[in-house]
Amino acid sequence: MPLTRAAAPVTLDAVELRVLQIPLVSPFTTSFGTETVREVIVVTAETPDGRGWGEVVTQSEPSYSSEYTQGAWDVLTRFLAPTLLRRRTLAPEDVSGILDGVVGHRMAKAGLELAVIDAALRAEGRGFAQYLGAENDRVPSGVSVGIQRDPRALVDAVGRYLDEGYVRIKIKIKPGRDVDDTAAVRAAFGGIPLQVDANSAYTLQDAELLAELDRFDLLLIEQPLQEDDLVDHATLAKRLSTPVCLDESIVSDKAAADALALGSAAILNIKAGRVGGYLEAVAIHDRAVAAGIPVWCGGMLETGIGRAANAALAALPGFTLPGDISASARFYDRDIVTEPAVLEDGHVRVPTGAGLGVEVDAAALEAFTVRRERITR
Ligand code: OSB
Ligand code: MG
Repeated sequence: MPLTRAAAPVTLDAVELRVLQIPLVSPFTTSFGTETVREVIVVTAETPDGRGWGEVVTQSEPSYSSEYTQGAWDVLTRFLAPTLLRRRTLAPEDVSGILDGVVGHRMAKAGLELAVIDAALRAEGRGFAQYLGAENDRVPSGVSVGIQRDPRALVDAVGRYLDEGYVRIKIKIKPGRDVDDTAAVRAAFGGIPLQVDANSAYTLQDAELLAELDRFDLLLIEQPLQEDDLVDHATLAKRLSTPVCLDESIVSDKAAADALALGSAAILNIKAGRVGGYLEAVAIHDRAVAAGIPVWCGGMLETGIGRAANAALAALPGFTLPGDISASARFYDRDIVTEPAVLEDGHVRVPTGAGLGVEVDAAALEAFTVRRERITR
């Protein structure tokens, strides 16, 4: 499914980078640790025709991924933004090729690419969802629930999200907080659409324990093993009836091809940041559709910028499972866009305005900014 139509080139005058620290409404705990503040980089692409916005979804520590915010800041300011600015005029589809000389740093590249895409599409008056080839005007909303104090607290948290209307629950698990937590949620809420995310916390030695989850009829188990464990995931997948879904391991379209060839995953979580951008994400979507593999859109606690972009991506036809695209209020009291994503009948609306279809709230942006740098040609 090629893009509906390539975007017209833009002239890049400057790139502004900001580190934001936004308080979370409640701590978010995974097998890696607990976050209370979302530290994120917001990118502005400045062109003669206006600005475009992007978001670099790194976290403050390199635990989910080798990327982290200060590292991304360094590579963006010293290498990626200057390389892009030297081109002066560029089409959004050229960005990844221009940045190819820098190995890795996919989240940093993705944020920069998104800002350029947004600038180009706003100038044309075209929406991002339409540009990507989206077919739906709203997407079903799943919620990712962090590890709680105990299974009873988890049941309380899940109950609140179900009351709000979320159509699918994902719970985080780690060794010692897996079978009992899952059993408690199943016992409390019956056959709700339920899945678990291990964030790489297990090894193949744990196969027998993970097979105990088979009795809960889960939609999937997400990333049980390490990022580079493609062969071990294939081995594990043969031992489980629960479908294995990969998140951390799918760092590119090439990694997706390898995982599918090896039988490492029956389902893919697609996150644009992790794979180097929304265009690479569409390539993975297309590959999965061709292979008959269901995909869903993951999340990285995005601000209203990345959340709008994720809703557009998830509106592509191959996204047949609900994504981690919750309402902004699941994470934030105050977002940095004027109309944060809300839950309507268990769904989030796909913005239709030009570019990402959201407007940045300048006062909120300013209030959360802790560092800023403008890089010019
Ligand atoms: O593994 O999907 C993950 C958040 C940060 C890093 C990794 C993950 C997550 C989530 C939250 O599960 C998804 C969201 O709602 O944004
Ligand atoms: Mg995950």
